[in-house]
Formats: sequence, C-alpha cells, structure tokens
Amino acid sequence: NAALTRRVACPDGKNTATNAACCQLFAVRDDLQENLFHGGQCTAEAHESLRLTFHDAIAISPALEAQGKFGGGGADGSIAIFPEIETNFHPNIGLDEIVELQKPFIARHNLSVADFVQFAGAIGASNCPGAPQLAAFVGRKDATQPAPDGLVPEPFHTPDQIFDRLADASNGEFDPILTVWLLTAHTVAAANDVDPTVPGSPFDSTPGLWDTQFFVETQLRGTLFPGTGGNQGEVESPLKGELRLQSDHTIARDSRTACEWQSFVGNQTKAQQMFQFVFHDMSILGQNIDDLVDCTEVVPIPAPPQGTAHFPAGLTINDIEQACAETPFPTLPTDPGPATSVAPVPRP
Ligand code: HEB
Ligand code: CA
Repeated sequence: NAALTRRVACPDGKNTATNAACCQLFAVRDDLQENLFHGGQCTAEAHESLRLTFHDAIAISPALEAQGKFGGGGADGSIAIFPEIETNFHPNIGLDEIVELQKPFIARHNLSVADFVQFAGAIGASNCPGAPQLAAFVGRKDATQPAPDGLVPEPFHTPDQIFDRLADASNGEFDPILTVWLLTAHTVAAANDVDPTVPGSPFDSTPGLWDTQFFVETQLRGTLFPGTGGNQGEVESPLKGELRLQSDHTIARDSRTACEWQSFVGNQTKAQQMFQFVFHDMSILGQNIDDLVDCTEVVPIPAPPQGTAHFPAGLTINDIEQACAETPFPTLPTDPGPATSVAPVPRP
C-alpha cells in the first residue's frame, strides 16, 4: 500500500524513493534518456541495450559447474567488463557497439556494471509504446572473470539446443513456454550482422512498437530474403525488408511451442505481462535476490500500445503456415493498400 509506505527524500532534492538505494537511479535514467536514447526513443540504441541484457544474463551454466568448470556469472556485467573477450564470442557479434556507447554512462555514475546493463535495457524498452514496465534492481555483484564462450544461443541452433541452454541457465525455470515469452523481445528488434548487406532489417514491421506483430509475421509463409540468401541462421521472410531468424521460425513451428506462440497474436496484455515476468527473473540470474533492492519505480511507465494485430498489406490468413494443432489462427484484418516494404531501423 503506497500510502503506508514511508518514502525517503533523495539527496537530489527532486525525487523520493521507497529505498534510499534507488535515489541514484534517477540521474542515470535521465542521462540515458537524454544522451543515449535520443530523448526517450525506441531506436537502435534501445533495442541493442535490451539485447545486451540477455547476452550478459544468459551466460551462466550450472551444467558446466557440475563438470568442475567455471560456468559464468549470469547478470554480472561481464560482457561490459571484459568486452574485448566476450564481444568476440560469435553470438555476441555487434554488441561491441552498444557496450562502447554505454561506457561513458557507467563511468559517470556509481552503479555496478551488472546493475547498469540491466537498467539500461529496462529504460530502453520503456521507450517502446506498448512495452511493460521492466524490473530494475540495484545491488548486483560485478564479474571478476569473463563468461566462457558457448553459452549464448545462436539463430542457427535447433529448438532442442535453445531449450536445453535456457533451461540450464535458469535451473529449469526457462522451459520451452517461457522461452517463447522471452522471445517477445524480438518485437522491438532488427538484425545488423546476420545479413550484413542489409543492416537494420527488422524482425517485424513495427520495430518501434512493443506489439504482437512479431508473432503474426513469423507465422506467415516465407517468400524472400531481404538481402542475400544463404546466410547462417536466416530463413525466408514474408515481407520486403524484414528478416526472419531460423530460430524464431523453428520455435514458432515446433509442436512444443507453436500454440504458445500463436496465443500471443493480438494479446497485448500477454505480450506485456509474460515478458515482464521473465525479464525480472532473467535480469537477476546468478545473483541472490535477497541482496538486491527493487527500484522498478524508477523505470518510466511506457506509452500505451499503438495499433492492433493485423496482416500486412497484401497478405491474408491463406499465407499463414498453421502450426498450432489445437486452435485455428485468429481472424485478423489486412492492412489496406498495396504490399509495402519494411524500412530498416536507422543505425546509431
Ligand atoms: Fe535476440 C537481435 C538471436 C533471444 C533480444 N537476436 C537478435 C539477433 C539475433 C538474435 C541473431 C540479431 C543480431 C544482429 O544484429 O545481427 N535472440 C537470438 C536467439 C535467441 C534470442 C537465437 C534465443 C532463442 N533476444 C533473445 C532474448 C532477448 C532478445 C531472450 C531479450 C532480452 N535480440 C533481442 C533484441 C535484438 C535481438 C532486442 C535486436 C537488437 C538490435 O535491433 O540491434
Ligand atoms: Ca513490433
């Protein structure tokens, strides 16, 4: 009950917080919004900051530890503390840029690097209309060594490989269903390096909106490559300018996950709540929640969703590759007009 919670006045003279440890975050938030996210935009920097949270957090493996090897520290900032090592791991291609852009912010504030990486992702996502308010914690311990290579999923991995890896990282919590929930993030995403001839190719037609178009468009029959064919981890997409990852394609069609995937179509509330839940748990992998302070109140409440689920112009239910055996694909309107091309996300 907010009325009964005693709030502390922050030393900045402007803000109050439920816990004094959260006070420092207001300045970090405002600095990020102004100087990294272009005044609070859902642009490439926001997308890449969100991607970075995953690539830091998922690098933890109880299975490796059981073999007597170091398994990585999860959400411990290692990707930004040892970037010369970790951004050279193959699945981390392209993340050197956002790590470099975040560096001066880390230098001028007093957060642990581990806290900063997750916080920047939560603030970045909050700029995407329709997004959930993502969790923010302070108190994570920073990495003292880099994560080992081989722990971040690749787009050319099979569903089995991806499901096994996410289950390992989370002690079984991230099962195939929660893996689908995590992949909601690809609603505000583009690829720069899968096909380097067409950088910024989005995964859905609305990379600036946290909507459910990603789940609609990944279920459409692939007919073209936005750039060149034959890239590892890429399959055909249904729209000019759009890029489809092989892993999104196969998980959308896998019998274990197809119905869960389809269930997100047109369900904005689900696309918010399920991701909010899994991000909370992902963002503290390898950390002890009892040592952390919940500062989610500092994360802006995102703008409301825009638009509703639809088929892109020129496409209909006949272009859907039905994969869920139990429930028919929802009825959706088709955007009017001739087929259009999805514009690339401008580079930072
Ligand atoms: Fe992600 C992007 C993969 C999960 C978030 N991805 C991405 C890409 C790829 C991927 C390949 C592109 C890169 C370039 O640039 O080229 N993912 C992936 C996989 C997986 C994933 C395989 C597992 C299944 N993600 C994920 C998660 C998350 C994410 C969980 C959350 C957190 N991603 C992301 C983002 C992006 C991506 C946000 C975008 C970035 C940009 O735009 O730049
Ligand atoms: Ca979208």
